[in-house]
Amino acid sequence: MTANIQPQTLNEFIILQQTAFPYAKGDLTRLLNHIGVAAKIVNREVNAAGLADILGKAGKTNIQGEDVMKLDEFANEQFIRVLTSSGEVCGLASEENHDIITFNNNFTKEGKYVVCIDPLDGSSNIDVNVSIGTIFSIYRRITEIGTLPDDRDILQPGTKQVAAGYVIYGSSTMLVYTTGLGVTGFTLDPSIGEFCLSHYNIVTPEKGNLYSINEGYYKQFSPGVQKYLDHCKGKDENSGYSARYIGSMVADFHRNLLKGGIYMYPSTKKQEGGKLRLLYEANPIAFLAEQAGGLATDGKGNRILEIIPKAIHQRVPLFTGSKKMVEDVEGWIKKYG
Ligand code: AHM
Ligand code: MG
Repeated sequence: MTANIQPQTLNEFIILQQTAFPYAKGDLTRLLNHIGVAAKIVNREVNAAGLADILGKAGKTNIQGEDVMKLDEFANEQFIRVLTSSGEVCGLASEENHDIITFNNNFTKEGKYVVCIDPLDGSSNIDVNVSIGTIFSIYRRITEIGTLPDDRDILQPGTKQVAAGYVIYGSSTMLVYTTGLGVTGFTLDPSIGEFCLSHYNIVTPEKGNLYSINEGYYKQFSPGVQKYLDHCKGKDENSGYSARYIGSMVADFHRNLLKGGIYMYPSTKKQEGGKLRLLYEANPIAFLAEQAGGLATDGKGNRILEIIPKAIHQRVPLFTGSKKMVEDVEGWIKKYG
């Protein structure tokens, strides 16, 4: 009789990976596990969002007379709470907070890591039951252990990330992450409440058939981006790529990662520098893209991961996905601007 093979959980997988580094002390392992715990709490709330009419809408009081928090604020609070209590993290930068958050107690000051996070990305999709995500990025602190962290810890280039990933709250919930040893995906099994290994060593196709961009802004894009989009549509009725745009970067990126494609959020006439934030949106996605064999640039030949951040909420144009497609759009921008 053969024994039943249990699915490998996120915890088991991270511990196994840690044993590849004989001197690792397990801090990063614990930190990643804590992120998984916060993700499960947020997932529970995201799943209940469709019941808002019954349970009470955000910004109002529910039937028990309690204030109902907006989902993105709730997610932010959960991640901060879990990471504060983890002891591995001394500070955090979040899309939801203007300044860096420093965890001011003796326990957290010993934390070796800082985290940059977008607790709930895809804000326009939160209330309408469309996939949304959490994006995170982990750095080793620069300031001395035992002191309070500051902006220097947060303003590090993406090449310094020790881990990054996202959680996608979709038709199923997945956590996808990298520590620089390839990209691995876990799917939440609600029956046991665990993220189980489902996508080992994700490698994105070198070239794909999907392009993802908000084409409603076509007239606001530079001539090079416009020419590339014309090219994506093909020369005749027998050619062209497929357009896919959800408006939640995590979901758009995730689909293209698995199937092959390009995700773009360029500068527009109204928003020079684009919309996406370097620290907690572009950098973690870029780390994952490169680890899966893809690329991530600003469209002008600059690798996202090498950009030196100057401000916590700095924006950056982003072109990421299958290597050949990113190289292709770069060529059009170089030629036409
Ligand atoms: P958010 O952080 O306010 O949610 O904005 C980021 C999101 C991305 O997930 C998504 O790809 C993009 O904004 C969509 O923007 P737009 O509506 O301009 O296409
Ligand atoms: Mg966001």
